[in-house]
Formats: sequence, structure tokens, C-alpha cells
Amino acid sequence: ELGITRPAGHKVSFHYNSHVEDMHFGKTHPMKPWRLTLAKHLILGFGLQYSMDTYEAVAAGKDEVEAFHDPDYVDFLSRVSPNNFRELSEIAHFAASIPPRHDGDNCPVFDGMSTYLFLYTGATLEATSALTSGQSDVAINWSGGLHHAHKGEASGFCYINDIVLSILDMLRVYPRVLYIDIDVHHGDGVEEAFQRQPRVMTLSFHRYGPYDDTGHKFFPGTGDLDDIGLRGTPGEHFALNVPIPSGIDDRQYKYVFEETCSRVIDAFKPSAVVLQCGADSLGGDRLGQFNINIRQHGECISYIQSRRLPLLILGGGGYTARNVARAWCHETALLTSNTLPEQIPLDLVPRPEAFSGNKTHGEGKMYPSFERLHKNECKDAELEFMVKKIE
Ligand code: ZLM
Ligand code: CA
Ligand code: ZN
Repeated sequence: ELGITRPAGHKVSFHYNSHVEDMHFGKTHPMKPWRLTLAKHLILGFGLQYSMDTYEAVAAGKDEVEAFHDPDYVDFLSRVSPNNFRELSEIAHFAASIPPRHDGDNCPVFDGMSTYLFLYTGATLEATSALTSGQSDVAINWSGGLHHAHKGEASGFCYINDIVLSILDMLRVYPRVLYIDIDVHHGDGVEEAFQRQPRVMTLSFHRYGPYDDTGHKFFPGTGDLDDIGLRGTPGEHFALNVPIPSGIDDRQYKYVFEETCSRVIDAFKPSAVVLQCGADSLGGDRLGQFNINIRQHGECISYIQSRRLPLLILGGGGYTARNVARAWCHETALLTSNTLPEQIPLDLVPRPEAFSGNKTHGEGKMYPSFERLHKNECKDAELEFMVKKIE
């Protein structure tokens, strides 16, 4: 052993299967898989594929998905379609979260759904093995990061929890895994799966409060400060939540994110990190209520990458499609140490008229300003109070 090592944090791989783009959750459903088409075109348009290993992902196997999910539920997901879901639901109590029972608007059964689910999961599992085998230092799957799915139940646009499956794989190789979630929603499914597990620390930043801007509870309504893992089990203190009021801006987000993550990484000493990069925390998101810019969203990713641990990068929410694409392209550039020009090379991205209702896409503005997009302001004192409490 001469002790020659490849410098850490340099080899990046990208795991994706374009067939996930073909799916439609329904006409007005906020989750638009075609945001991944936009992201892909930007990434390819800038030539970022030359800075990474790119892999066309294959679908996950049912057996792989059963490492976390109930076999009956997996079987249901693998066979369900708009034509047969009524018959299947009748014999399957676990389909309670699929229409017409409840939450059916959120988690509809749509054409090609099985293909979609097993492909995004396959991409995450491939990305995971690129890391655990030591082939990659950073592995990216923008189609993954579906953090709400439970063992036997779909929730909040998520059916298979690819994150939990990935962490379970990682635990075979790494002593400790840190999960960080910057989606505007609480990463409840991942937290719940590992709430008794001291080898996995889950940390979610999310919109939380008694009521949101519209007078309703912000989904899923969990993840308060005192939610720290299951009490009385070894997992107690191995979950952490940062509940945030609406309107938080770049400076404030940078403060809570870096203060919290530095302490968590120093104390927990993870062997690897899974980062869910939901882009619904951006200002101007159709569902989100934060006020942060693509630049700060990206800085969160750079901050974690600078700790030089094996890093799995996943997508998640993000409902203003053009901004999702800009953010994830920008972050792919950061992860591969590329600096992008301020202008998108217009000849390389799909023309705006191809996407009705998205007239601003392709205007060439990479870093839109979101200043004062939300009416609500977030008070510094509230955030300081929280960081003190987390200490
Ligand atoms: N109703 N259609 C984030 C998951 C957020 C629960 C309120 C359904 C919507 C939303 C669905 C077309 C991630 C809730 C909502 C209406 C109960 C949520 C279908 C509009 C529509 O027009 C819509 C008929 C739909 C859903 C809005 N749902 C907005 N917010 C949340 C789930 C997922 O980003 O974290 C990760 C990918 N659900 O607020 C209701 C309470 C169902
Ligand atoms: Ca979150
Ligand atoms: Zn979300």
C-alpha cells in the first residue's frame, strides 16, 4: 500500500432515465415530470455531461423496493394502472391512499405510473452503488428524492421512498449516514423510517407553522423543533427539524442552514451524506412560501460538498418548472466545478413556445431575483432563537 488516493469529491456521476419525463399526474396537478426535460436540456446545453460519468438507469426490481416497502404494496404499485386500480383497490386495503379513498388528488393513479416509479427508484439505487463501490464521490439523480412515501402508503406525490432504500443500501457499507432535506416540505417519510436508528441522522429544513399564508396547515404538518427521533429508543436525538416561517430570504437561510449543518456534521461525523435538493424552497414556487434564490439554494449544496464526504444528490419537489430546471442545472455545474455564463445558450434549449404557459422560459436569465416575492417577512430573532435551541 503506497497510500496513493484519488482526491475525494472529484468524480461525479449522473444517473437518469429520460422515460420518467413522459408521465402526467393529471392536467392541473402541480407535479410536472417535464420539469426534468427542461433540466436535462439545460444540463446538456451547457455541456455538463462532459464533466461527469452519465448512466442510463434501469428500473429497480420489486425485490429491491421490498427492502423497505410492504411486498403487497410493491406488488400493487407494479401492476396498477388507471384501467385496473378499482379492482386492485378492492382487494388491497393498503391502497387507501390511492383514489378514490383519500388523498387521491395528491397521489393519483396515472398511465405509465409503474414505469415512472421503478425508474426513478432504479436511478437512485444505481447512484447509491456508484458511491458505495467507490466509483463516484458525488452521484446525482434529479428524478429522485421522494421523501413522503411510507412503508405501505403513498403520500404527497410520493409512492416509493427511494431515499430510504438508498440509505438502507448505504448502511451495509457506511457506519453512519446523514440525511439533509432542503425541500420546503418536511421529510417525514425518511425521518419516520429511521426514527429508532442511531446510525442515520435526519435533518429537514421546512416551512412550518400553525397556519400557512392561506389559513391551512402547511403539508405534512409535522417536523417541529421538539421532533428529535423516537423517544426511549436508540434513535432519540438522531432526528433534527428546523421549522421555518414563510418568507425566509437568502441571508437568513444561509445562517440557519450553515449553523445547523456545521454542528450536526461535527457532532455526528457521518461517513456519507444524502442531500434532498427539493427546489420548492425557491422564491416564486407554486407551492412553496420561501423567498430564497437559486444562488443560495446552490450554496447549500456547495457547503455540503465542501465537507468532502461521499455525497448522493437527489431532487424532490419543485413546482415552478423553469426555476427547478435552472436551479438543478446550476447545481450540476457547481458539483462538477463548472462556472456557467449568465446567459443560457438559447440555441441549445427548447424553445419557449414548446411549453405553453411558460413564456419566460428561455429568456436567458439564469439567476432570477426573487426579492420581495412574498408578503410575509421572516424575523431574524425567530431564527436566532431556533439556532440557540438546536445548540
Ligand atoms: N388536496 N390537483 C409535496 C406534497 C404536497 C393536502 C390539500 C388535494 C397540493 C395540490 C392535486 C389537480 C414534495 C396537502 C390538497 C387538492 C389534501 C399539497 C391535484 C393542487 C392540486 O390541482 C391539483 C386536481 C393537487 C395538489 C394542489 N397538495 C398542494 N399542496 C400537499 C402535498 C411533495 O414536494 O415534498 C416532494 C415531492 N397536500 O396540502 C391536502 C391536504 C389534498
Ligand atoms: Ca425539508
Ligand atoms: Zn416539497
